Amino acid sequence: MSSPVRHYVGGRFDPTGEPLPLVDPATGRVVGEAPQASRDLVDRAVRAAREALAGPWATWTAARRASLLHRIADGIESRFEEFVSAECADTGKPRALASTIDIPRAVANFRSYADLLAGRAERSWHTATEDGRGALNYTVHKPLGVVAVISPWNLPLLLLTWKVAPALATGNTVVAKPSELTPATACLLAEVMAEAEVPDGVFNLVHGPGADAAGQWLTEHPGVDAVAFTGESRTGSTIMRAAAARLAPVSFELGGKNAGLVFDDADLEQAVEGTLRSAFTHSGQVCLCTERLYVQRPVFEAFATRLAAGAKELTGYGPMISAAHRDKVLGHLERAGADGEVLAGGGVPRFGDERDGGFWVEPTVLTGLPEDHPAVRDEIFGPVVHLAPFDTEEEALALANASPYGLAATVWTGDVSRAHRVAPALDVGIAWVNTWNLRDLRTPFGGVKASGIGREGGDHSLDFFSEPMNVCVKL
Ligand code: NAD
Ligand code: 6OD
Repeated sequence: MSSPVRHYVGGRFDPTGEPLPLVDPATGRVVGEAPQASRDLVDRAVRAAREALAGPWATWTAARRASLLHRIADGIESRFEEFVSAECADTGKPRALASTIDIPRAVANFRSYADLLAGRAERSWHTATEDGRGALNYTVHKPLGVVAVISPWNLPLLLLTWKVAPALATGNTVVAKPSELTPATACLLAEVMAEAEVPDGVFNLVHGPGADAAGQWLTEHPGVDAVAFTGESRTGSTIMRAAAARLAPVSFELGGKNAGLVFDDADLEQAVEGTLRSAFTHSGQVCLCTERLYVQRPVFEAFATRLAAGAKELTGYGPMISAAHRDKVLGHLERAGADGEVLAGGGVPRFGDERDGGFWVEPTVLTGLPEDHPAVRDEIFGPVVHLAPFDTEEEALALANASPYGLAATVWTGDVSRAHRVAPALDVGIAWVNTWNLRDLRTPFGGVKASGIGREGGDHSLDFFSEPMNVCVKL
């Protein structure tokens, strides 16, 4: 790790707090430690953010904030390799992923919100009045205030900056808390913020776990005006209760149990390739990954054979984030192996080197389980996909939609009319047709049902992080 993990409060780095060991998921070895914020430190971070809100930051124009976001993006780019190494060390993810997805997307997050600010239009209305003089109504967008940003371990910098960038773009101040498992790139980001001359207190960073620790203290803090959270649905419920006590707005990106539908008119090779990506990218530890795949009966056998062969050939994948998460995934596999059929994987790969101490799980393809089986119903968040056949379009939709989650879905079909019939009928926030995880940062991103509240991306994030106010002037 390039520099020690520290908090960043009011423009100062702070190394204090009970140390929490950092474990390399690839080997299981302790490779560092991170300080856990005390309740007092969390309080100081919130107070620093509130003071900054009332300082010169309040007078910054949108153009000035946009240019600051570009400087932050420049700062990440100038230390690109350091960011990549830190992300890989914390998550165990392959360098090929961190250097092409995580860190470039963090840069893009800052740049895209800077660009969006420039094109953001204010609306105004002339309102007729009986005396003929009329009134002018216009909208002023104010920041929400002090925003808590709480993020998970799977895409640490990408998901943190996905919220921090629009929060700063709209003039808020931020107290961020990354996952206790992956704090390193957030700390590098704080260094970049300092180098980019982000005013003291505008961006603050505290480390530590969630329950009975920094995360909880932050979400319960009366000085926090809004909470932007990505993580498990259950954690979302807990945070919503804390925010509800003072009616603070929340933006939630939560768990999923994403379905894929493969119709018999699909390009099978494309569907297999796409599913290998959608099921096994980052070893399934992406909220958008496909865990349930429904394949139309005439092509089921051919598809299953090719997908299983592809899964067996995968190399260069990464480990699970922790021993606890690996055990959870293996628990699902043990039960699924007993109740259904394992077409590929199902166990732990052996390397004959130090990686045998790490938290690895083979890319796994299952079939033959009932729809109410835990491996088909619950989010696994690992390299596991279950295949089941269907006969009709209606049945496919019913299967896909019978989930408490509703984040994303993929549809593989060669019939353009079917694509436009099926995709909008899915109970999800994002449906991809003949592709997966193709992102345009201006589009709405988020889930329905237990997968989230609100939308991120483009104007949706700028809207969440600002309070529109109407001013009516009698002429
Ligand atoms: P998690 O909910 O355990 O933790 C996420 C963050 O919340 C961490 O920073 C954690 O310390 C904090 N936290 C935990 N308990 C808290 C509490 N009581 N109060 C305040 N903060 C608390 O999730 P995770 O294991 O880090 O991430 C995996 C989960 O995230 C999966 O369910 C995955 O689907 C979901 N996820 C969703 C999206 C999305 O965009 N929808 C993206 C990535 C991950
Ligand atoms: O691409 C994104 O914007 C995004 N929020 C991805 C989330 C992935 C979840 O693990």
